[in-house]
Amino acid sequence: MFKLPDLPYSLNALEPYISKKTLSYHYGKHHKAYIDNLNNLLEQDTSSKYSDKNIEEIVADSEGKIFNNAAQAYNHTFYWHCMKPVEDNEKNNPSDRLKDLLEENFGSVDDFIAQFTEIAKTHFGSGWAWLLKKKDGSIEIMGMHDADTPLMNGDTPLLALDVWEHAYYLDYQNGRPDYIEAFWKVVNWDFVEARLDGVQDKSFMEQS
Ligand code: MN3
Repeated sequence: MFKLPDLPYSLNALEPYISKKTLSYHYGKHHKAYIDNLNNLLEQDTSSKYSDKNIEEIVADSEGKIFNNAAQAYNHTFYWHCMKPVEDNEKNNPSDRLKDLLEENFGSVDDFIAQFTEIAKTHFGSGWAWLLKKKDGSIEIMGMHDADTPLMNGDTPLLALDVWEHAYYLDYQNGRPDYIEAFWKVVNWDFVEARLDGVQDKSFMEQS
């Protein structure tokens, strides 16, 4: 059984960019539902092939409903960590190491933000914009549909932006570009950098 991981900040910590109301629904209802569904599906799964697997292993090795719910459970936890409270994020700049990497791959930090924004903005329908590190070490921005996640391909996710409508409708209605602009105000560059080394919070998806 997986439990809904704690949010890494309070429900109102991202205001005014992402409201307490949005987080209450997005975390408290949508994310919780993916975890509950996953637990129910695993309980009903008689193959018990997943019984001693962690969430990343399940995502990499499943399909259909189990994949959809496991991947969404993982993706949402990842996405919460990609943001940090407004009050802790005054500088809001990537470290030199991350800055160098973004310059090397995309021209400049601003060019990276522009390219990532464009992919997120133009992604058709529900899904995610990702920055990821491929198995060969290269860095790439990718739009992915529905629950799809870099873990499927054995790649390392570095940054995620949820572009499902439920992520922004309460705050911005159909204004996805406004939501994306707001995301950059609270983006957690430190988390992105830690992910370059594969570092991940141990509480990411606890089993009980
Ligand atoms: Mn979502």
